[in-house]
Amino acid sequence: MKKRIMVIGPTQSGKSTLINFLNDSARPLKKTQDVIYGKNTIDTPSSYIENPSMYKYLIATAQAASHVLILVDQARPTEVYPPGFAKTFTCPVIGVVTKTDLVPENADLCNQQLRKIGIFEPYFWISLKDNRNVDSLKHYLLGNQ
Ligand SMILES: Nc1nc2c(ncn2[C@@H]2O[C@H](COP(=O)(O)OP(=O)(O)OP(=O)(O)O)[C@@H](O)[C@H]2O)c(=O)[nH]1
Ligand SMILES: [Mg+2]
Repeated sequence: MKKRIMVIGPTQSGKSTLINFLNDSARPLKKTQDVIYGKNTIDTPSSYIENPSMYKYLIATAQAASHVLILVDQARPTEVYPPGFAKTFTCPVIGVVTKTDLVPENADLCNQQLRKIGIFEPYFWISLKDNRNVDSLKHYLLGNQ
C-alpha cells in the first residue's frame, strides 16, 4: 500500500492549500467535507478534529499515512487538539504552523500548542502566501521527486 501524508487541522487553517502545494495541484478551496486522497496526501475535514466523536475516523485513516501533519493556524490559533493527541498515531507526527505571514505575535501561542499536543521540535513555520519554508517541508516529506 502506498502511504500518504495526512493533514489534520481546524477550519480554514490552510490544509487544502498545503495539500495542493504537496501535490503540485490546484484543486478549488471549497470546504473539505470528506477524506480526500491525493497523489501524495490525505486531506481531512476539519470536523474530524473539532468533534471528539470523530477522532476514531482520523485514527483509522492514519493507517494509510506515512506522516501526520498537525496544523496550527497562526492567524487564528484556536485550541482544538486534546493534550497529548500526537501519541494517538504510530507514524511520525510533524507540527506545522500555517499562515506565518499573519499575526506574528501569535507565534509563542502556536509553539506552546504544538508542545501541549505532544509533538517534538523542530516545527515547520510556513506561509503559502509568501512561500516561507514550504520547499523545505516538501523536500523533508517527499525528497527529490
Ligand atoms: N495569508 C495566508 N492565507 C492562507 C495561507 N494558506 C492558506 N490561506 C488561505 O486560508 C483560507 C483557507 O485555506 P484552505 O486551504 O481552504 O483551509 P482548509 O484548512 O483546507 O479549510 P477547510 O477545508 O474549510 O477546513 C484560504 O482563503 C486560503 O487562501 C497562508 O499561508 N497565508
Ligand atoms: Mg480544506
